Formats: sequence, structure tokens, C-alpha cells
Amino acid sequence: MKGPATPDFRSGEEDPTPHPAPHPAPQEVAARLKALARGEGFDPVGITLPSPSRHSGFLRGWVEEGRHGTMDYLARPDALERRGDPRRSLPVARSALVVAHEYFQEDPEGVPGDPSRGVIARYARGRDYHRVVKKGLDRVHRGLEEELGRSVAGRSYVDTGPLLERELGERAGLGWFGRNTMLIHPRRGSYFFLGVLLLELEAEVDEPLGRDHCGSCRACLDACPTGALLGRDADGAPVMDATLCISYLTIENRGPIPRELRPLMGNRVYGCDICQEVCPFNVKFAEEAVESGYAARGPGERPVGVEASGPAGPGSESAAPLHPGTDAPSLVDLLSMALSEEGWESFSRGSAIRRAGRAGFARNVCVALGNWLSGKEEPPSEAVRVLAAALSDPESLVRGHAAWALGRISSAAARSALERRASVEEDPWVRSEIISALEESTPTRK
Ligand code: B12
Ligand code: SF4
Ligand code: SF4
Repeated sequence: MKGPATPDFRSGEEDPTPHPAPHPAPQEVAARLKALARGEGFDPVGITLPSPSRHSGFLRGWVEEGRHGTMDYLARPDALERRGDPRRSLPVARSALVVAHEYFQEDPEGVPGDPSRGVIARYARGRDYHRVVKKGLDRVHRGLEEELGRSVAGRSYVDTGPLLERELGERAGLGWFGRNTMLIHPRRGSYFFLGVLLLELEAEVDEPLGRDHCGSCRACLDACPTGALLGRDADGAPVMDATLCISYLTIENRGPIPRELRPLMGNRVYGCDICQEVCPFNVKFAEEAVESGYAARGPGERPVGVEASGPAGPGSESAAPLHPGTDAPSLVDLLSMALSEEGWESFSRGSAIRRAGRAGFARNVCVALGNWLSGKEEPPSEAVRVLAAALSDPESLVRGHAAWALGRISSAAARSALERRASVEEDPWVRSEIISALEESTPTRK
């Protein structure tokens, strides 16, 4: 029996079976990746091997000491394993592209100097960076596949998986570990997000900077209001006690803020930039970010690129704004917004701020109000009114912090709001906050 005719390719007949394109040279992959990444606005960019972490022992010790607080996603055994080795996330990975996306913006007039206004950390004033950076990385990935004419296995991460992003960034030459634990670039500073694209293709790697540029500077350690930065350990690793960090307390922490730390937060209602603001590398090199999506927004506005959900949503001509902006918002307006689900939904849509949750954010604003009002001779009545309203919030977390804030005010109105709530409050922790607040408050003014 005669089999099917065998095609003779040497004769020029076309091969019907698709053949994978040959492996491109590592130098070519690196050059293409970097050009594509820069085209997306990422800068600096670098490449490293997805090899095991040199510092997973440090991470384990840090977690064992409880420095991570309640961030259980850092401490789970499987997550520790995966953080220690990027190939646990993508076994075929042979290279890691690490990109920086800058987000610096000047503080709007009013913050941080005016204690009646809330300070939102720069990184969270505009559009959620996870989406912005991830979309950019995915476009780089697709662009590489198009240019090479083949599919390339890969996965992108922006604080979205168990990778030690700063360590990968350090290895890819994007910066060094500052005493404030940030990855700092010697001519750009540290106001940048990191994103990582793991790829199956080999790519030429970059050299780490290999030098700590902090020298004898200790500005961040001296400026941190809560003493969260503990300096370098015997091996030179910068150590933070995250349970003391305002960023942790206002974003990741789901429970009450320890009483002794509340006064140290000032008017920081979401995240904290202090240890970056004082860093000489930011003072000298930080420049307004090119990415417009990260810009602060005014009352009723959504982050650039985020669509409104309904026809009469905030920002539309017909409706009054449901929420304040992220540019020096008044604390009273912030708390009024956060006491309503609708206001919170509108304010946090498309923003990284959503991570704190409504109750967590309201908690933070109550603390900032308490810090502002404790120094006031005549507390503004609208501030006392909104805190009194927060005493009836469905979440005990909000009620307890509102009680603390009212206890910092020496007015009869604050005291009577506390007394009224004391007669109906059933939650034991909130009751204890009300009792302490009543002990602390002295009714001298109306
Ligand atoms: C958990 C977390 C936090 C926690 C803990 C922060 C911390 N310092 O660990 C909290 C909530 C406090 C936090 C705060 C902030 N965060 Co954060 N956070 C993370 C997250 C998810 C994990 C970090 C982590 O693993 N921490 C555990 C510690 C042990 O790891 P590490 O900091 O990488 O520590 C390394 C060094 O100690 C080093 N090391 C060990 N031994 C040795 C020895 C020597 C000699 C040396 C030099 C180094 C060294 O190895 C360790 C492991 O890599 C990352 C995203 C990610 N997946 O990586 C973002 C990330 C680190 N955060 C980021 C940002 C922007 C912030 C804030 C600025 C936000 C804000 N404005 O409020 C603040 C900054 C506070 C600060 N000073 O760090 C960026 C940082 C970008 C940059 N330029 O560095 C990241 C990378 C997110 C992103 N994708 O952009 N964050
Ligand atoms: S982010 Fe703020 S609280 Fe946290 S370490 Fe830096 S200065 Fe301290
Ligand atoms: S403030 Fe000084 S010590 Fe801190 S990270 Fe910057 S250069 Fe290093």
C-alpha cells in the first residue's frame, strides 16, 4: 500500500506544519523588552534572573519576630516558599523584567501643614497603580510576542503575587535598599512602583548597583513619627517594624489602631510618605510624574481613566459631588463621605484607597480629626457633629475611634454625644473606648 506523498521541502514546496520561530538571542530579547517597556512609560527598567532569593532567611526571621503584624499573606508557609523563589510562580521562567513607574507629585496647597485636612499618600491619590502597571506590562508581553512572531509564556506582577519585588529590582540594577527599606535609584529617588514580568525566554541580565548610597545619612530614621524604622541589622539589611508604620496602620491593619500610636499619625489618613519626603535623593531628584493617571483628583472627580458607574454619578453635571477629592480634602468632608456606603463606593472606585475598606478609612479619619481637634480652643460644630454621627456607625471599629476623637475635645457637645452613646452601646470594646474618652474629656466649652 502506498502511503501519503511525502513533501519535498528542498524542492521549495511549502511546509504545512507550523514550526516555532528559532530562540532569539538573549541580547535581542533584552533590547526588545526594554524598548517596549520604555514605550509604556516605564523607566528605569532592568532584567535579572528569576533565581532564588538571597534574603529569604531574612524574610523568615522578620516574620518570626512578628514584624509583619497581621499581614498573614506574607507569613503563610506556601507564600514564604514562593517568595523565596520566583520559579515557584512560573516554573519555565528564565528571565525577569523589572520596571519602575514613577508617581511623584507635589503636595497640593493645604497638606500636610493644615491639620483640618487629610493627607493621602501620593501613591494613592489617583488611579489604582496595580491596574496601570499591570496593563502596561501585559502590553509589553504581547508586544514581544508580536515582534518575535511566537507565543512566549510569561506572567506579570504588581504587588499582586508572592514575589520579593524590591529584591528583584535591586538585582536588576534599579536601585539599592535604603535605610527606609525603599528601593532607591541614585538619580531618580524612590517615588516609583515596581512591576515584574517573568518570561520563559532567556534575556541578557543587568548588573546590580552593588553599593549602598545612604552613607552616614539617617534622615528617614529621625523623621519617622512612630519609630518604625529600626536601622540596618548586622548583615546590612534595613529593618522595619511594620506594626508601627503608619502605612500599615492605615491600610493593612483591619483592627483598632493602638491608642499610643494614634496621636503620632497627625493628619495622615491613608499611607505615609514621610521617610521618602526627607530622603535627600527624593529632595534632589523627584520630578512630577509623566503618568497623568496618578494625579490627585478634586471633589466629585474620579481618577483619570476610570469611568463613572451610573448616569447621575458623582462628577456628572446634574449631581452634587458624592465625595471629596484626594487633593487636601477636609477631614469633615472625608468622614461624612465614609459614613455612607454610597459615598465610599464613589470615592474609592478605581483607586488603591479601596484596600482599607470603608470602616478602616473612616477609622483613620476619626483619628486625624481627634488629632486636629485636641488642640482646638473652639472646636468647629460640624466636626463635632460628624464625629457624633460616627458614634452610630454600624461598624464598631468606626464607633470606637469616633469615641476616642470626641474624648480629645473639651466641649459639652462632645461629652453629651459620648454620654448618649454610652447608654445604648453594647460592644465591649467600644464601651471601653467611650469610658476612657469620658474620663479624658473635660466639659469646659459648649
Ligand atoms: C508588605 C508591603 C508593605 C508593608 C511592609 C513594608 C516593608 N518595608 O516591608 C507596609 C504596609 C508597611 C508597606 C508600606 C509601603 N509600601 Co509597600 N509593599 C509591601 C509588599 C507587598 C511586600 C514587601 C515585603 O515583602 N516586605 C517584607 C520585607 C522583609 O521585605 P523587603 O522590604 O523586600 O526586604 C528586603 C530587604 O530587607 C532585603 N535584605 C535582606 N537582607 C539584606 C541584606 C543586605 C545587606 C541588604 C542591602 C538587603 C537585605 O531583602 C528583603 C527581602 O527582599 C511590596 C510588594 C512586593 N510584593 O514586594 C510593597 C512595596 C514594597 N511597597 C511599596 C510602596 C510604594 C509602599 C509605601 C511607599 C506606600 C505608602 N506611601 O504608604 C510604603 C513605604 C513604607 C516603607 N518605608 O517601606 C512599593 C515600593 C517601591 C520602592 N521604590 O521600593 C512596593 C514594591 C509595591 C510596588 N509594587 O510598587 N508596604
Ligand atoms: S512610611 Fe511613615 S511611619 Fe512608615 S516607616 Fe516611613 S515614615 Fe515611618
Ligand atoms: S533618608 Fe538617608 S538614610 Fe534614609 S534612605 Fe534616604 S539616604 Fe538612606
